[in-house]
Amino acid sequence: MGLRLPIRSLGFLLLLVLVPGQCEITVYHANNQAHFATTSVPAAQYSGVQAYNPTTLIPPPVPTPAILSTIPVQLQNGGTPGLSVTQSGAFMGFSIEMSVTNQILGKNSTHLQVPFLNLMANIQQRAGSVRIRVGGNTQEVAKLVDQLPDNRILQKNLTGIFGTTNTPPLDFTRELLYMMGNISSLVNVGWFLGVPWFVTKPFDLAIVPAAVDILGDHLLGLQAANEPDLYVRHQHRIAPYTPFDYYGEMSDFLTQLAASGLDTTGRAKQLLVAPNIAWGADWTPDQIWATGLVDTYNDNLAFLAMERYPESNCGAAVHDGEKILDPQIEFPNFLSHDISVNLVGPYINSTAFAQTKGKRLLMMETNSAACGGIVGVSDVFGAALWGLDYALQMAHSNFSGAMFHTGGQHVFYNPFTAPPTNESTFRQWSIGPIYYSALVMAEAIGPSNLTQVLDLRINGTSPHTPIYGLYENGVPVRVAAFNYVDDPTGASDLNVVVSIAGGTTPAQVKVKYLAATSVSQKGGYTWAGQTFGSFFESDGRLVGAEDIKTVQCDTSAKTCSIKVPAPGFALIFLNDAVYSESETSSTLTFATTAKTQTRNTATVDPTVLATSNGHNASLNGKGSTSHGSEPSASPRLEAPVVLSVIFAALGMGAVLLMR
Ligand SMILES: *[C@@H]1O[C@H](CO)[C@@H](O)[C@H](O)[C@H]1NC(C)=O
Ligand SMILES: *[C@@H]1O[C@H](CO)[C@@H](O)[C@H](O)[C@H]1NC(C)=O
Ligand SMILES: *[C@@H]1O[C@H](CO)[C@@H](O)[C@H](O)[C@H]1NC(C)=O
Ligand SMILES: *[C@@H]1O[C@H](CO)[C@@H](O)[C@H](O)[C@H]1NC(C)=O
Ligand SMILES: *[C@@H]1O[C@H](CO)[C@@H](O)[C@H](O)[C@H]1NC(C)=O
Ligand SMILES: *[C@@H]1O[C@H](CO)[C@@H](O)[C@H](O)[C@H]1NC(C)=O
Ligand SMILES: *[C@@H]1O[C@H](CO)[C@@H](O)[C@H](O)[C@H]1NC(C)=O
Ligand SMILES: *[C@@H]1O[C@H](CO)[C@@H](O)[C@H](O)[C@H]1NC(C)=O
Ligand SMILES: CC(=O)N[C@H]1CO[C@H](CO)[C@@H](O)[C@@H]1O
Repeated sequence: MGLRLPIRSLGFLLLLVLVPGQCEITVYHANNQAHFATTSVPAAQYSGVQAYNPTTLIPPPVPTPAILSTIPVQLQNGGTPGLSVTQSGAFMGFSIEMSVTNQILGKNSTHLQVPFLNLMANIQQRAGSVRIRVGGNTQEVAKLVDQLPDNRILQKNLTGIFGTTNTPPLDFTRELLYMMGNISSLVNVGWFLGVPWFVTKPFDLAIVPAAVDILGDHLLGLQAANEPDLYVRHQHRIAPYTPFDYYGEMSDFLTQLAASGLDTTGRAKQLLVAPNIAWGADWTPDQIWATGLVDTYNDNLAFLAMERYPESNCGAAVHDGEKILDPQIEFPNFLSHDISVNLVGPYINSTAFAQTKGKRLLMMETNSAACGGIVGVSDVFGAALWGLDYALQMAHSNFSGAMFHTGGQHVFYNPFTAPPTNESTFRQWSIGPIYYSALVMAEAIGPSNLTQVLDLRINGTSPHTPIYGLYENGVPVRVAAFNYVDDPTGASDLNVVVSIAGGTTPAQVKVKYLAATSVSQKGGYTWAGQTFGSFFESDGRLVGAEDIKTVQCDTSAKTCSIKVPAPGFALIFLNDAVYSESETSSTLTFATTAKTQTRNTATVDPTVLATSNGHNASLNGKGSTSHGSEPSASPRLEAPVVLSVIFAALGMGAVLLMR
C-alpha cells in the first residue's frame, strides 16, 4: 500500500518541490472541479460535433437460449498449453492523429495539458509505462518547419487537402517534439512517430534526427509508411506498386539516411517499424513476409506492425461511396467475442512468423470503425467491453501491443477528447469508453513483464461471455470475465466458478468491476467504483471512492464463485501479491488547480455559461474566454487557473512527484 495523500495536498506538493530555475513549464487548462451529479444541458444543444453526440441505441435483446449462467473456470498451476508470449502492461496504448496533438498533448513544450498528463499517469501507475503513436494519415505529409505564425507548433495547410479522410497537410515545428519530450520527463510515455513516405526521391528525413535527438530513449520506433498497401488506391503511387516495391523503398530510405549523415548515433536506422499495412486492401501480410523484408532489414526493424479496424464507417463519415452502416444493426456485432476473434485470427500466421524472427508484432492503429467510429456503438459502455476483449484477444494471439486511435471533435471513438478550443475555459475533458478499456487492460496485464494471456474458450460458453486467464511464470494470477448481455432483470448475470488444480484454493479473492447499467450507457462508467464522469467532466483523475470486492471462497469445494453482472466485466485477483502489484493508491497526479476554493465554481454551472448570452462578465471575471495561458491574477477569474510549475531539473521533478 502506498501513501494516500489527498489530491489537493499533492497539488500543493507539486508546487513546493519545484525550485525556480531554468526551465519553466506552465501546466494549463485548469477547470472546474467536477460534480458529476449536476444536471447538464443535452450535448446536442451546445455542440453538434460527433464527440458529444448524445444518441443512444437500443441494447440487443437477451439471447435465447439463455447464456450458460454458471461457468466452471478450471485453471491449473503450471503446464497450461497455449499461453501467449509475455506481455507488457503498456499493451494497450494510444494512437493520436498528429493534427490534434496541439489539442491533446498541450499547446507547446511549456504548456502541457494537465488532464492528459493525469490520464497517462493512471496507466503508468498500473503498467509502468504508456505507449503512444503520434501519426496517422497526417504523418505522411507532415513537414518540419523552423517557425509558424503566432508561435504555433502545428498548422494545417488547408490548401492541400488530400485523401479519403480529407486530411490536410501539416506543418510542425520542433516544439511539438520538445512537448513530447517534456511529457516523457513527467510520465513514462514512449513514442512512435512516422516518417513521411509519399515522396521517396528524396525522402524528407528532417523528422528523423530531430526525433532521435529530442526524444532519446523515449522514441520507440519510426513507422516506415502508413498503410502503403493503400497508396495506389489513394493515388500516391502508380500501379503496379507491390510488396517488393515497398521492400525496395526501405532500402532507398536506409541508403539516403546513411548518405545524409543525419543518423549520427546510428540509432535511427535501428528503429524502423514495418509494414503498417491495412487489411483487405491489396497486399496480405504473408506477401510482405515472402519478400524477405524481415531478414533483409533485421537490424533495422524495431517492431513489425499492422493496422486494422473491424469496420469502416467512411461511407457515412466522408461519403466515399462505401456502404453506410446502420448503427443499430452494427451494435450487437460489437457485443460479441466473435468480432475480435475474427479480426485477430488472420494474423496468427504473422504473430507466429514474428516469433520465429525474434520480432514483436504491433497493431499500430486500430479502433472500432475507420473514419471516426459509429455513433451509439463506439461511444458507449459496450465499446469499453469490446475494446478490452479485443486487446486481450490480440495479447492472447501474440500481438505485443495495440494503439487505439484518437482524433479530434469529429469522431465517436476517442479514448479521450479535449474540449473544443473555444470552450476550453469552462469545460473539462470527456473520457470515452476506450480509455476505460486501456486502464483495465493495464491492470489486467500489470507491471511485471511476465504476464501471459490465454483465451480460455471454455466449452459450452457463448460469444457473450468470453473469459481469459492471466498467468505469470505459468501460474494463474488473474481471471478476466466478460458478460456482454444487457439484462437488467439479473437473470443473465454470470457466475464464474474458479478452481485451481495443483495449487491451494485461496480463502478469498479480490474483484474489481467495470460497470454501467446498460451496454448503451454513454459516460459515467465505473472501474472499481470510480469514474471520469460524463461529457466535459474530467480532469483526468478518477473520482469517487474505490470499491474493491472481497469474495470468500468455498475452501471445502475448492472453488471461488464470482458474479459478473449483465452487462459487466470482472477482474479477479487470485492472490494478494498480484493484487498489490497493481495497487493503485500511490497516485501520481497533476493537480489542475491550487485555487479551487477561491474560485466561484460551486455556483456556476458551466452549461449556463455555455448557453448564456455572451458569457456574463460578472461571472466571467475579466470577461475573457482566453486560454489558460495567462497567470491568474484574480481569484474570481473564470478562465483557467494556471499553475506555473518551475523545474530545476525536469527529471528530478518527476522522480520527486512519483515517490
Ligand atoms: C500548402 O500546400 C500547397 C499544396 O501542396 C503548397 O503548394 C504550399 O506551398 C503549402 N503551403 C505551406 C505554407 O506549406
Ligand atoms: C497461414 O499459413 C498457412 C500455411 O502456410 C496458409 O495455408 C494460410 O493461408 C495462412 N493464413 C493466412 C490468413 O494467411
Ligand atoms: C502464442 O505463442 C505461444 C508461444 O509461441 C504459442 O504457444 C501459442 O499457441 C500462440 N498463440 C496463438 C493463439 O497462436
Ligand atoms: C464553439 O465553436 C463551435 C463550432 O464553431 C460552436 O458550435 C459553439 O457554439 C462554440 N461555442 C461557444 C461557447 O462559442
Ligand atoms: C518491463 O520492461 C520495461 C521495458 O523493457 C522496463 O523498462 C521495465 O523496467 C520492466 N519492468 C520490470 C518489472 O521488469
Ligand atoms: C464440449 O461439450 C460437449 C457437450 O457437452 C461435449 O460433447 C464435448 O466433448 C466437449 N468438448 C470438450 C473439448 O470438452
Ligand atoms: C449577469 O450577472 C448579474 C449578476 O449575477 C445578473 O444580475 C445579470 O442578470 C446577469 N446577466 C445575464 C445576461 O445573465
Ligand atoms: C507557449 O505558449 C505560451 C502561451 O501562448 C507562451 O507564453 C510561451 O512562450 C510558449 N512557449 C514556447 C516555448 O513557445
Ligand atoms: C526533455 C525535453 O524534451 N525537454 C525539453 C522541454 O522543452 C524545452 C523547450 O521549451 C526544451 O529546451 C527541453 O529540451
